Parts: sequence; C-alpha cells; structure tokens
Amino acid sequence: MGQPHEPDEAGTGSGKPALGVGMVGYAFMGAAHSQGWRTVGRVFDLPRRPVLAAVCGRDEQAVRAMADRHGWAAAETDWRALIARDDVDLVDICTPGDSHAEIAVAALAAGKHVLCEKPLANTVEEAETMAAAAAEARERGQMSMVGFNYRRVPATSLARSMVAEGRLGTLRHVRVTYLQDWLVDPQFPLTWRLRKEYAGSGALGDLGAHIVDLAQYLAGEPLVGVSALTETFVRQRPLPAAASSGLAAVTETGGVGTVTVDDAALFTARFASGALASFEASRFATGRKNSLRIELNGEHGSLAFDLERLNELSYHDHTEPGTHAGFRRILVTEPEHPYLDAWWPPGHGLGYEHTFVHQARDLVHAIAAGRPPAPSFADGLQVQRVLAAVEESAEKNSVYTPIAV
Ligand code: SOE
Repeated sequence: MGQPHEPDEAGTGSGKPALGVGMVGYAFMGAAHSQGWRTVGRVFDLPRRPVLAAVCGRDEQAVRAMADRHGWAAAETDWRALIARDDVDLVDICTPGDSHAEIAVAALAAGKHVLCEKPLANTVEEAETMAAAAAEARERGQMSMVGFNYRRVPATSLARSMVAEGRLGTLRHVRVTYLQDWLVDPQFPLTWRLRKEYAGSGALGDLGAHIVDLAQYLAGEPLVGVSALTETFVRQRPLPAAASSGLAAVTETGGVGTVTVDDAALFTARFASGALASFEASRFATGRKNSLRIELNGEHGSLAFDLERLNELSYHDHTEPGTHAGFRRILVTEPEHPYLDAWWPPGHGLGYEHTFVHQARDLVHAIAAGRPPAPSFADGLQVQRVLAAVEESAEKNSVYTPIAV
C-alpha cells in the first residue's frame, strides 16, 4: 500500500539515527501507542528519533484512516509485510492476545525489536516460546518489552523507588483492585474480549495482568502462590457484527453466543518474602470505570495509589510520632519526580496517555544503550504463570496453587 504522507518523525533531533516503528493493531491500544510514539520525541531528548513508519490492520480502509489520523506514514494489511519492511526497526504489537506469540516470534526472527501489549500471551506455553525467542534475540542486540504501562505513571515509579530505598521496611501487605463496569448490561455484545480463543481470559488477563505486574514491580519480588475464585455472571450475550473493537458498542447481527472468559477474578496470594496480597479484577463493579488502587503496608510505613488520582501518591511514615503520623499526599508533579522534568511546571498534572509516552521513552533509551528494558518477556511470562495459577486454583474451588518462580 502507498504512502499517505511524510512519516511523522516524532519531534526534532533530525541528526539522530531514526528508529522506524511498525505497529500491528490499530484499535484502542493502537491509538494509545500511537500517541506515545508521536509525542515522545517532542517531549523527551532521545538518543534515537522514532519514526511512525507503518501501521497494520486487516481492514484496508480502516487502517488507512487510522494511519492518516495518527500520523503513520504507511498502512499495511498483512503483518508479515509490515515485519519485512526495511524502514521498520521495532514492531509494536497491539493486537488481541491470540496473535501475540506468532507476530512477536516472527518479528524477532526478522531482526526487529519488539514491544508487545499485555498480557504477553494467552497461555503459559506461548509466553515461554516468546520469552525464549526474546532471550535469543537479546544475544543479537534486539530488545523486547511488555506494555505494562502502569509502571510508567510517575507516582507508581516514585512508589517503586521509595520501596527500593527501604522506606516501608519489611513488606507485610499488598492490596490491589482493578475495577471497571462496562459489562454490566447483559445486552453488551460478545466482542473478542469475551472469547477465550482471542483474549485468553477475561477480567483476569485484561485487568488482573496489570495488577499482578504492578504489585510484583512495586514489591520488588514475585508471587509464589494463589487461592482464587473467578465467575462469569452473564453467560450468554448478543453476537456482534463481525468487525468490532473490544470496548465499543456494535451493531448486533442477531442471535446469542456464549461468554467463555471470566467476568471477575478474586484471589489472595503470597509473596516470596511471606508478605500477603489480595487482588480483585472485575468488569462488573458498577460506577467504577477504570479504577486501579494499590496499597502497600510495611513495618516502617505505607504507600497508596489510585489511578483516578494519578498525580498523587499517599505515604504514611510509621517512624514518625503517633501524634503527627498519618497518610499525607505527595503531589507527584515536581521536576525531580520520575519523567516530570520534561513536562509541565509543578502542579500541572499528567494523564493516562502519558504512560504510553513514557513507555516509548524508556524503550528507545534501552535500545540505544543496548540495555534490556523492563518489563521483559521473562517478566511477562512470570505474570502469565500467576494468571494460570489463578485459573487452576479457581477450577479447584480456591485450592492454594503454587507458582513456579
Ligand atoms: C480494557 O479493559 C482496558 O483497556 C485494558 O485492556 C487496558 O489494558 C487498561 O489499561 C484499560 O482497560
């Protein structure tokens, strides 16, 4: 397919070597990643210049429109053609989970760097194949990263450094919920996110993957076992039109189909250190739109974060006298805070889309430095093992299920 316009070179820095990005998938996550690639070179001083070389999707008209809207130089309808392009150095995978493994393994074999949306794959086996391919490619200087973008909120990044500095001391509890409500209406159609063959799992893989990654990242240690319950509250839903995105309402074609994934997942877990955790992921939490909350309690203090107030981090210093102690709000907008020296003056907060800019920033730096970025495909595989253990435990009615670390 032809070139609709000049490539979007993501900012100035024309003297720097280009990093051609080719993106597969162009719906919600594709749009979010496009924002990241388009903006990153305009805000951050980067060692390489991201170029939005080509975007790929099966519907020619739709992918062309997406390319025009988001500044991609070319549109492809076959992901193999995208991978084969000489102007693509990095393949960004924003498709449903069922195609992650095939595209990522092929892209790595073709010598490309890879960014893959979460969850890494739909099964542990696929994730193992991807992690092995990434480890091999790493030897050839190719980098791979999973898109757990909530690590890139300045406040969560600050929380990670506070935990690593020892401000919480020995960790005792991690409490996490990730709640949405877009499935409450039983007439909401059976889109790909509700079908195991495309999505792998439901709220568990979509939302649970994020909070498992975030909890392990903030705690700085892996989960070693879970006891879980999952439920599908609405088992039959209207069939949608053939082409539909995951969250958008679509025209119904008549007839109903069976939901083959969980609507909600609830689990308790144990960290390697013995700290205890609880997780809840649901698409049925009325009134909660994209509510991710995490709290960590340690012997010296606590931290709490709420995605709906993402410019803030709550911190309780338990070493202070009881008369003054208590949670206080850190407004995470100072230039000394993670990522913020490149943005706005203090108090001028960031939002959801900035996490994708930061993700692109970190990946470009890692590629230029030849340093493996995090979260790696191995980290994505570890999350996949936790998700599989949750499913296994839920099948056995909450039996404690260990996770291989
Ligand atoms: C939909 O549930 C969704 O878009 C997830 O797929 C994303 O990963 C999350 O960030 C927001 O919600």
